[in-house]
Amino acid sequence: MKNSTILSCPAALLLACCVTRLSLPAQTTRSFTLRPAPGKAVIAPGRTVTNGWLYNKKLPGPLIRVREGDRVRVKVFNDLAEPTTVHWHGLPVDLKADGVPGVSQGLIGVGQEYDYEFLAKRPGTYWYHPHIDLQIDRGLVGALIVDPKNSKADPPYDREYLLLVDDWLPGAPVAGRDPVYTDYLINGKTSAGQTPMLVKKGETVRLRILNVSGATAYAFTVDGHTMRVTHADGQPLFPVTTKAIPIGPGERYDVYVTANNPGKWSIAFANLLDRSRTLVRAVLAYASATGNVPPPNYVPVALRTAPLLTYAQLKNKGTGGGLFARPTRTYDLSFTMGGMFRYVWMINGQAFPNASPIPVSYMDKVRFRAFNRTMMYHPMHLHGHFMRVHGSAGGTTAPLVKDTVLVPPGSMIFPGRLDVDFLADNPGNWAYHCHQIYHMGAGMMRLVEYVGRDGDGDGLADGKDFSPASAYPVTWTEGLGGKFAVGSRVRLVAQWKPGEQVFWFVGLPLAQGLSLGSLGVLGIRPPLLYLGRTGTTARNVATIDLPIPGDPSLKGGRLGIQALATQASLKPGLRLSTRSYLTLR
Ligand SMILES: [Cu+2]
Repeated sequence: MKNSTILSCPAALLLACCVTRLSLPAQTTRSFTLRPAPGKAVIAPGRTVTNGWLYNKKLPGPLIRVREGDRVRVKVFNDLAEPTTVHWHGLPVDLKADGVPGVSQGLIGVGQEYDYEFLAKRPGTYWYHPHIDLQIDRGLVGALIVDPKNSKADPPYDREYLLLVDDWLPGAPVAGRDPVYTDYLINGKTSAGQTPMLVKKGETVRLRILNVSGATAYAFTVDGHTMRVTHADGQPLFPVTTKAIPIGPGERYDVYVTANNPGKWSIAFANLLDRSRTLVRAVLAYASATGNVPPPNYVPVALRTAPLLTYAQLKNKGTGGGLFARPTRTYDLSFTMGGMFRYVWMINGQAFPNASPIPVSYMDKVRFRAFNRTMMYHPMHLHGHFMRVHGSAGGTTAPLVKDTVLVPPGSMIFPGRLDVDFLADNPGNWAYHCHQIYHMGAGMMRLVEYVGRDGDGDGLADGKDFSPASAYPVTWTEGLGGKFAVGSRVRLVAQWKPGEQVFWFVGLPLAQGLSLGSLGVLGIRPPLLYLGRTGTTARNVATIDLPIPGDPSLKGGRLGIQALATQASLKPGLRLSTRSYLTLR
């Protein structure tokens, strides 16, 4: 094995692709400012919390409300004591506005400002939050509503209330274990702090329910009433009626309630896994009603006993697209935990950032088949795309469309199952992760990475390109986790298919892969460092001693590492692996 041979960079590989942009008709631009900073919040009469990090001193942050087709500009001033970013949850924006550090942007440093700009393409109920560490669990959450251009697009209503449901920690969030919450909030207040939501008899009330919690999945009900569910994750449904709805972190439901039962009623939320106790409640109060509001600990019968709404009841009403008869890529994703004493949550045995990207090609018809081998619900969120849910009332033609799906719990032998399809129509690198943020922080995340259209050079962008079975599988078994100092040495252990020769390259990651025709797609900027060649070994395992360049400008970034291998079974016999990353400090 040869170490650290410097390879000259082929100039052609450095050319960036040109992208033609269509000019858009004149549109309204709406500007907002967000200023995340430490702050205090009154969560109930006489109860002030001082451990909050808030947008614009508000808990939750200010409502950002725009119209479909608007161009939205948000200036973010980071007044926190640590870096941050903002992600626009559910709204498919261009990659550069997606807010995932190290993937779509750098960090917004302490005292720095950053401009987000995106098009409000799809009407609906969305939200915004940081996409770094556990900052969501400090109170950095807010609603983002896109009203439809056609005001008659949604069923008519007389009044509207937003309910942002949150779980609250007494101190700072701690990574590596499940959090213990002391309070549950609706719109930043405990049950004791709720201002009744007023209605008049005969009115139709639209409630937009957003679960902005760090880790809690709830069931909720509007006591004394039936809910008509009109939107899931902002996307329109053929309305269905129900008494109780499950909602995981990141999910949203719009429900309409007909005010036909005067009184003061609890809009009650329980833990999805324990519906015997109300964690927090708002109050729906008829203007004519006298008497007391329901006590905070009151548990409506429907909360305890009503059948929960299921995805199987829901049918999309918009233009979400159907399920694919023949997906061009199918990925089986197995969710597991790291064992009794390790708080590690994995997808196919890998914990992010020590995890391979999931490659897709532009306009691929992608299927994700989730196998949940854990006893927890996992709200799986895909950035930049809408997922079409299998097994919904919409069948194959009008399936339920969501950006966050709650995958049910299971066991090793009987995994919880949920399949989704999505069209790869938004090029970039996109996070796919559990929205229980402690799971995400402990590895339950992958990048969905767009690669070239035709990986094997057979003239077709089809399922053979980069499918896990045919892509050159180089598995890093040791060494990619953690962060590495510039100028240090890293010991990597890799394993690959038998009988091959492998060449290793290290360099800066490219946002879009460069297609090298029959070789595949190179995901790194040609090579900062060529690592060398490894011949076939008995076990096809190599230990690689990699010197990280002592270049201070690399600090905080990532190095891509990728393999080029001979593979006798494939013509013309060479293939690039998908890339992995080293995180630098
Ligand atoms: Cu999870």
